Amino acid sequence: MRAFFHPDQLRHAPALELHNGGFTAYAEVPARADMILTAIGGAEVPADRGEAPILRVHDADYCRFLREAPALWQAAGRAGEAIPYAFPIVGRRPLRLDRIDALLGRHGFDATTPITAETWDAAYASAQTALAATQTVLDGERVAFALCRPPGHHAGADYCGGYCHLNVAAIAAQAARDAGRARVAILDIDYHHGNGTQDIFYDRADVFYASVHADPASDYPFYWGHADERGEGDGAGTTLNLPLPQGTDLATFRAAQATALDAITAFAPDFLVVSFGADTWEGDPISRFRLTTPDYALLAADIAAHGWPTAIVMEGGYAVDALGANVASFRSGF
Ligand code: OKP
Ligand code: ZN
Repeated sequence: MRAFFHPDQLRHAPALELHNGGFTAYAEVPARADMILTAIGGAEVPADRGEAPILRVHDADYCRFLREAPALWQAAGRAGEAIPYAFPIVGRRPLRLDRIDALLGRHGFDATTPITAETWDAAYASAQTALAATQTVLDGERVAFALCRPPGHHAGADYCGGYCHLNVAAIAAQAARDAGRARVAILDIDYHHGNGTQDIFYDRADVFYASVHADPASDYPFYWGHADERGEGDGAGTTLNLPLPQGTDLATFRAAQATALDAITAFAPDFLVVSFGADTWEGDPISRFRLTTPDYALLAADIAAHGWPTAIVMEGGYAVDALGANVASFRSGF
């Protein structure tokens, strides 16, 4: 399976994130990519397809913000990394959640995603990596792997959060649409719900979004990913959320993924994007599922059995020492 990665993706390296009431070391580290590259024996550098495919998903003002925020922050005299701390309250459902994380976060999205002077270039390269894998599949390969980092599925058309800046899965899906694939499905099997991907396609009938993830009543990103979110307008019924409890193991996860694959089968896609996170692994430091390394090969084989042309984009996975083996296992299942 061809794999893609651009060295500029290593340049985004914030020092700290706000976590459980204090600053801790940033979890989404460049070493994640190094471990995967070593495990899979390297990757091809993607071609530069420019900003146009990114602007098919993200607002131009938002992209300019990502580029300019670090300089504006510095010009205001701040020494540290640009981290938001005051937010407008827009468009949130009045969910009655009682977790303190949810009550705090209800007032914004979020304070865990610093923007540095290197962030735009790294996110841009991550998007180009997703586009290269997508083009490989459009050109006839059954499957290709995009070693995306920073990840993307929490980023919406005009917002960042959850270590994500540009939504690489959405950019890949839109590129497939723009290349003439009429019906595109996205299967998101990261531990966390991909709120940004859901938002981007929520009212569209041409892109199906299915996600298996930790129940947002107990886990980030709290305000999205509940089972009753099914899409709206033209997109009514083209969003499927399958939240699972902490402690979920292979049997439960595999059954939920089968439900997602059944729904995608009914949708009859001509292209699939998989948002793959290895933070469902039993030893992940910020997640609470119980998947083992060999489980990923089984989950991948279940997906591959459907035969859809598939671009895999990397999302989360924070147990750095195990990440290479987990990704290699998943790829082996195809
Ligand atoms: C990104 B991806 C705060 C914990 C939440 C953000 C998690 C982002 C996960 N105490 N931190 O979906 O793997
Ligand atoms: Zn995740």
